[in-house]
This record gives sequence, structure tokens and C-alpha cells, in this order.
Amino acid sequence: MNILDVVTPCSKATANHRKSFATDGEIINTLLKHNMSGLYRPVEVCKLLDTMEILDRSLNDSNFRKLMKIRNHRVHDFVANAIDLCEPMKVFVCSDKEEDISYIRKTAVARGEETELANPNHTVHFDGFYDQARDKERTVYLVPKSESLGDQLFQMDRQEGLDMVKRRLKGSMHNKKLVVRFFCLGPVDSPFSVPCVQITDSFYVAHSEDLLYRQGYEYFKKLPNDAEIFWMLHSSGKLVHATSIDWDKRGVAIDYKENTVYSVNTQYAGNTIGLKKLALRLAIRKADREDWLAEHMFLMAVHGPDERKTYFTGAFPSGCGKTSTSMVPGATIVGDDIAYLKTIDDEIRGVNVESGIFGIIRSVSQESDPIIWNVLHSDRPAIFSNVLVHDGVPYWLDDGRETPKRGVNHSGIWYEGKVDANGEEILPSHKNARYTIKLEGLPNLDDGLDKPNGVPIGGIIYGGRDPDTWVPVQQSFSWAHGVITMGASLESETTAATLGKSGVRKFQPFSNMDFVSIPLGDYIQNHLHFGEFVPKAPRIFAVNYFLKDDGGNYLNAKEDKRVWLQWMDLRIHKEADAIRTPTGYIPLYSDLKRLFETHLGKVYSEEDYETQFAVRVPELIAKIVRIREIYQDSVENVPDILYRLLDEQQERLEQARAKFGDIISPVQFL
Ligand code: SPV
Ligand code: MN
Repeated sequence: MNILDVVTPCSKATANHRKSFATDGEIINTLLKHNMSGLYRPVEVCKLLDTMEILDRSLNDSNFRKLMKIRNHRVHDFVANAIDLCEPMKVFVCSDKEEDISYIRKTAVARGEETELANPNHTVHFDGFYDQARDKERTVYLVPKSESLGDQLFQMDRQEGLDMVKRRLKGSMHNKKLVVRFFCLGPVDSPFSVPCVQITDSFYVAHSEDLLYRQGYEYFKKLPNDAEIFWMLHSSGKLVHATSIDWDKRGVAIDYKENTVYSVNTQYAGNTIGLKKLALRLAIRKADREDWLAEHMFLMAVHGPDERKTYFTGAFPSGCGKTSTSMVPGATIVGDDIAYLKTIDDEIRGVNVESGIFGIIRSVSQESDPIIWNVLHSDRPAIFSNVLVHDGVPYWLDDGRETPKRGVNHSGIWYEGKVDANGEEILPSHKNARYTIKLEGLPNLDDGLDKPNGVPIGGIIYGGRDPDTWVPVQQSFSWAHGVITMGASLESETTAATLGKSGVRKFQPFSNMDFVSIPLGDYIQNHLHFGEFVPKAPRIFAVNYFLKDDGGNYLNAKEDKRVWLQWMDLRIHKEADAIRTPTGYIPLYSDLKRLFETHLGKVYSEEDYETQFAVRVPELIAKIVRIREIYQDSVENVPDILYRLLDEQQERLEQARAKFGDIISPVQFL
């Protein structure tokens, strides 16, 4: 078959288009090869030629060639469809080359999406006043008519959702440049790798992803044609002063049938950086199909006695100490936000999906988070978002410095006492203000970051913002007990990381509720199954950094988490005894006293121990009642073992109450 025979009947084929093919032997050969090998029927070749026609007319020579080096027609289709829908003025294809990457940063600044700060390697980005966090309610799964994800997840009819999001995206890139970027989630060329294509009209998004993810252009060049790919299309929509103004028509839609995510009229990273929480939602489905886990977890190494390293993952809802745990002095970090876990050779191993940090900056001070503080005051590249800028210097809440009385923040020019449209005071820096940095080059970076098979996981930690139930640290009795009474029972008070009121206690199973994309009952079943038959399954722990006394004061200092980590390390290696309580194993006072002294140089009193580790029976029972009710009322396919383990825990608590009363000192269980 002659290529021109196929071209002629195609509706959009133009003379110019045929000419460009006729001069590009490489493409003609590709098309002929595919066609002859029976890969495409003529009608598909027509589609392919439509794609080529769009790309040919929209990309200049150099970008066209960069795209064609990736010989995957699904990539070409995705880019062409995005161009057809969003109608950009120009297209930029970003390779892994330094010149392309620095063009992204330069353009983010030139377009006003970022502003350079006094430190030449730093920029600041502002999101719109009403676009400062993840919008959970306007993030929906597109679900075909015959399927349901259960009552817990936001979903809408797939076709209606696609129509809605495409209507919003239509023409959204007029007068803008469309950027195509290629990344790899997890180490490149590893059993964990997931290739991703991101299309965006935001150079801030493209720049952030450069700091946060592993480059994937070269990887895509070698990728088999049928590789599973995650696809992301984002447009900030209409901009005024470089911020999205149609935030009330903000939308994030997850079309899991096509592994594609759409995001429009928003800029906040959690809604727009497709590789972050949007890809996590797709990954949870992939993990469920393939029997592994995709989790909202840090990954770090605790350095124990004799230079021993033990890796932990930790699931904490946003704003509950996840990043600061993974960055504690004395430990090494692999990742702070998203981990994939797989069983390899009878061991559970994990990787950091990302290669950077998008961390909450509030409360980062020289004293509380010295490593992060130093990084943010060094010459390493960083993007600050939604902080206060005064004289080119970024400030944030509780940073231990005197806050300037004026400056620029997400509300524009800011001065002390400025109020919003409702008369509420505007804080100098947003509570969810963030920093974006690469992990590469951090002084505390673990050498496991890019290991293709990841690192072996010794312990899994669950923690939330819990004022009155869990003790500061405890270990589960078994894998299933940990999965059910710690992971599946996690609750946490809301924070500024999501839109809506802060400080409200919410059901947050596995700290992953916001991203779970399969029915919750199936997700729990997957967890139970995952560790059950692994000979060296990680130990499961629960921590609580936010326990309060009756007067509402926190019972622990921020740095105490270093001691809890050391204790967990000892438990994994069977080097510390523990007390069995109705909810799990807790530390002995003598061990904590020693660890506080060694690691923090602090005297830990018996009185503190008894208050912090007291078993608060009424609160713990009330929690079980709440959790049981949620599962009974609104979750389908709940494994029976969940109810059994919750009932048994309640029974143990009731027996203890009958013997010792409502609030039980840990020493009673000795
Ligand atoms: C979180 O809120 O959990 C984050 C930031 O890590 S983002 O999900 O990107 O909003
Ligand atoms: Mn997160």
C-alpha cells in the first residue's frame, strides 16, 4: 500500500500535510511499517494521519522532531487531541536536556507565574485567593454507568463528566503555550516505573514537576509501544495577574478507564500537578489490579545501633507531621509523600514515587526543622508558594522570625490588619503555604532513592491529628490487627491542606481516603492480603504527635518523634520489650527514659510517661463505635475480619475498664 493512498480519503488531510509526510521519510516508514504489520486498519491510519496533521501544523520543526523521537502513536494522539481541544497558540515539547528545562523555569518567570526572589535560585508562586488547597469536592471519578465506587468517593457519570471537563477545557489555551513533559514515577527502568505524560499550559506546574519528578523523555524513547502510561491534561484557564480567575468552575476529573486525568481552572499544585495526587489515584487502581500498594506515605531510614538502617513508611494525612518525620535529624530520607510497595523475593520493598518535596512551610523554623530550614536558606533551587515576600525574602507562619508588617502575598499587596471580603483577617502567609525542592543533594538523602528494586520495609507507621485517643506510639499485635485497628481506623482533624474548615475530626483510613479510587472495602482487602503471606512482613505501628491534655495543651514536643522512631526500630529488631495493652504494645518507661536521654538529651519523667501512655478507655471505645458505624453504614464489601478485630478490641477495653477504671496508667498492664 502506498502511503498517499491512505492519506487521500482522510477528512483532514491537506495538500500541505501530504507534502510534509512526503518529505519525512521517517514518518512514512513508521506508518507503512505499522500498516503492513497489520497494526492499523486503514481507518486507524486515517486517525493517525489526522493526528499527524494537527501536530504538523501546530509544532515547529524542532518540537515536532522531539515529539516524533518518541515512537508511540498513543503519545502523538494524546498531544494532538489536547491541541485540538485546548487550541494553544504554540506548543513546547520538553526533553530531558538542560536547555529545555531551564527554558521552562525562565518562561514561568517571564510570564509572571513565578517571581524571582533575592536569592537567585529561588522563586515565589502565588495561587489565587480561593485556590489555596486541594479541592476534594470538585475532584471526581468518572464512572461508567455499570460501575460504582461506593458512597465514600466523589463520582459522576463518565460521559457527563467528560463532556463537562472538555467543555471547560475547550479553547482554554488561547494565547498560551502548551507544554508537553515526560516523566517517570518511581525509579526509571525498574519494576516500579510508571511512565507519565503531562500536558499543561502552566509553566509553574511544568517547573514544579521538574523539581519533584524523575525526567522521562529518554525513558519514553525506549518504552515498548504497549506500555501502560498515565496521561495528564491541565489548563489554568483564564488568567488575571497570572492566576486562574474561573476558580468557581474549577474541576479535576479522573477518567480511570483511560488512565487520564483532567484538571482545569486551578493552579494549586495538589489539583494541577498531575503526577502527584492525581496519578496516585490512578496508581491505586493499578496496584489493586496487580497486587501491590500505592500509598500516601513517606519512606525513610532510621539509623539504629551499630550503624544499622531500618526503613519505615509512614502514612499521615496532609499537615500532620509526615514531611517533618521523614526529615528528622539522625535519619535519612527517601521520600516524604507517596510510596509504592511491592513484594519482591518474599520481601516488601518500597520506592519513592517522586524525587522532590512539596512541603508545608508553616512552622518550619531553625529550631524545629533544622535540615529543611538550612535547605531553604541555601543556594539550592526552590519554589516558595503562597508565603509573604518582603524585600525579596520569603516569610511564613511560625518561622521563628519577626514578621514584616507589609509585603506581597496571595492576596496581593499585604499589610498588617488587611481583611478579606468577609472581614476576616488575612494572615501574612497562607497556612498551606509550601516549598518545592529536589531531594537530590540533600545532606540527609538516603542512598536508596534510585535503587531499581527499592528498599526493604521494616515498619509501617500510621498517624493522624488525634487529640484524645491514641498513645504517642504503639505496635500492633499482627499484620491484620495493624491494618484494621490502625490503618483502617485512622481519624484525623482536618488541616489547611484541603479546602474547608480546619480542626474537624474526620475518618481518614490509611491517610489515603482522599485518593482511594476503588471501593474502600476492596482497598482494605487488598491491604490485608498484601502482607499476610509475606515471610518478613513489616511491623505495623501507630503514632500520635497531637495528643492533648484536658486543657488542650499538646503533651509532646515536636522532636519527641525521634524517640518513637528509635523505639520502633528496637522493636523490629526484637531489642526492646513492651507492655501489652488492649490496643497494642507500648514502650516500657525504662527504654523511653534511655532513648530520650541519648537522642534528645532530655530527662523523660515517669509522670509524663504515665500521662502520655494512659489508656483512655471511653475515648477509645467511642472511636471504635464511630469507625464501626461508618463501615456498617457506608462501605460495601467490608471484610468480616474488620468487625471481628474491632469487636475484640472493644471487648479488651471493656474488660480493662471493669478492672482499672476509665483512664488506665500503663503500669497497670505490666
Ligand atoms: C498533601 O496535601 O497531602 C500534599 C500536597 O502532599 S498536595 O497533595 O499536592 O496538595
Ligand atoms: Mn501529601
